Amino acid sequence: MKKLLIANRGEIALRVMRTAKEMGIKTVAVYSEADRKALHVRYADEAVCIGPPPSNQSYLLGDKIIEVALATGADAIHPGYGFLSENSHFAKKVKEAGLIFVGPSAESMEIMGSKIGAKQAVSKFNVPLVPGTQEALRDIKEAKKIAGTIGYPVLVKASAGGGGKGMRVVNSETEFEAAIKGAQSEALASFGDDSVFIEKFVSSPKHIEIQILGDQHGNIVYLFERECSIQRRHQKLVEEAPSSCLTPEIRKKMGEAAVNVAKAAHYFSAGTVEFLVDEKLNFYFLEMNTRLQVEHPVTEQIVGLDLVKEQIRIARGEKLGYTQDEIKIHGHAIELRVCAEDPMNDFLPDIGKLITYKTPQGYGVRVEDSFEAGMDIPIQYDPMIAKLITFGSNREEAIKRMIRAIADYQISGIETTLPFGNFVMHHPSFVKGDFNTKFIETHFKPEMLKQKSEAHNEIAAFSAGDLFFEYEGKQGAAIIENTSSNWLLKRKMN
Ligand code: MV4
Repeated sequence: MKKLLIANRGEIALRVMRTAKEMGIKTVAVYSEADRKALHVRYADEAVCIGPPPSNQSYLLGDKIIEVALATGADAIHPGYGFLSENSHFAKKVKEAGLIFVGPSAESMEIMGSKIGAKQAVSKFNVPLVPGTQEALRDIKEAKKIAGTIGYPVLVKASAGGGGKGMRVVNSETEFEAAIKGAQSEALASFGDDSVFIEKFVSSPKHIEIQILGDQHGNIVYLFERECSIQRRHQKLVEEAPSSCLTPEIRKKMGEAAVNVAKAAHYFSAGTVEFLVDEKLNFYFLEMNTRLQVEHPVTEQIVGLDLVKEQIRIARGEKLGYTQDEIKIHGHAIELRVCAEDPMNDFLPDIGKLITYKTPQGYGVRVEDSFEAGMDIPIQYDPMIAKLITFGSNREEAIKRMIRAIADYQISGIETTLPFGNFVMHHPSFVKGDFNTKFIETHFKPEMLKQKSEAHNEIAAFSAGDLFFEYEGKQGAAIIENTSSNWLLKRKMN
C-alpha cells in the first residue's frame, strides 16, 4: 500500500491520515464544496473536490470516489465511519476496481447488515441471544403466540434497523398487532425492508461493546470492552474503557462470545460486537458494527494499539502477530463527544462560528478534532466538533482529568456538550459506576446546567469583584473582559 484515499471528512479523516503518514503511505483527501478550507484537505498529500455540500452529492458518491482513487493512483480506500463505511456494495466495487478496501469483506458486512441475518449466523456459535424470533414475522397469530411464550413486555425490531428506528415496546397482547404494523411500515419507509422480529424487552440495560481485530488468516482477538451507556436518543455522548461493572470472568466470557460472532461471519479487520447487559450482568448479543467506531480511541489508550495501523496491516494481508494472552488492560480512558449542541435546550444543534477555540493540553489528554478558531460549523454534517479523551492509571484519575480538561477547553461562539460532560463527571451515579442507558432521562434536567451556570456566574461575579479590587489597574483584571459565556468566565478566573 503506497497511497491511501480517505473517503471521509472531519476528525476521522485526519485520524486516518496521521497513521498513514507514520507508515510512509501517501494520502488522498476527497472533499465537498463546504469543506474547501477543511483541515483534512490541507493535511493530505493530494485533495480532490467531489461535489456540492450535501453528502448524497459528495461523500456518499461511491463510484465517483473510486474514480478519484484510480485517477490519483491510490491503491487503497479507507472509509472511516458513517458515509460509505458499512455499505457492502461499495466495498465490493472497491475490490472489483483492483483497490484494497481497508475494512472487512463485503460478505461479512452483508451478514451483519441484517439483524436477523446476524442472529441466524451466530446462533450455532455459542453466543447468548435475547430470547426471541430469528426469522422475519409473517403471521400475526403465530407471532402473538411466540410473544406470549416469551412474556411481555416484548420489543419489535426492524431487521434493517438502526438508531432505534422501527422499534416498538409492546406491553400487552392488545397492543401487539398495531405495534407490529407500525414497526413494519416505519421499517419499509426508512430502509425499504419491512422485516421485523421480536425479542424479550430488557429494561434499563447497559450498552457494552467489545472491540475485536481479525486478520485474513483466521486469527481473531478481542481488545476488551467499551461502556457506552451514556447516550441520548441513540447518540452516544460519553464512552469509557474498561467498563466499571464487569468482573474478569464476565469480561473473558463476553470477549470470547465476541470472537465467536466474528468467526460466524469469517470476519477480518477491526469490528465491534454490541451487547446488552442487564442488572444481573447477563449479556446478550445485539449486533455487530463492521467499521472503525467513533469511540475507538478509548480502546487504543488502554491496550496500546493504533487501530487504524492494525486495519491497514490487516488489509495488506499481514498476520496479527500477537495472541490474546499478550493483550492487557492498562489504566482507564474516557471519551466525551464535544458536539455543537445545546444541552440546556434539548441538545438542539447550535450552528455558527467558532470564535474562541482552544483545546486542552497536557498529560493524559487527547483531542481528536478538525477545527480551528474562526471556522464555521457546517450544517450539512454531523454536529461533532471534537472527541475529548482522557486517560489515567485508574477510573478516578481519568474522571478528574476529564473535569480538568473540560475546564481547560475554551470554546465560544456556539454552545457545546462540554457542560453536560462536566455534569456527568460529577454525578455520584456515574462516579460509582452505577448507571445504564436510562442515565440521562433518570438524572439529567437542563435546569441543572442552568443552576450550575448561575451558581458559577455568582461565584464569578463575586470573584470578579475581588480580583478587580486586588488587581485594579493590573493585567489580572483585564482577563475577565470579553467573555461571552459564564463557563468561559469561570474558567478564565481559575
Ligand atoms: C433492545 C433493548 C431492550 N431489549 N433490545 C436500541 C438500538 C438498537 N440497536 C438496540 N436497542 C435496544 N435494544 C432488547 N431486547 C433496548 C435498546 C435500547 C438501547 C440499546 C443500547 C443503547 C441505548 C439504548 C437506548 C434505548 C433502547
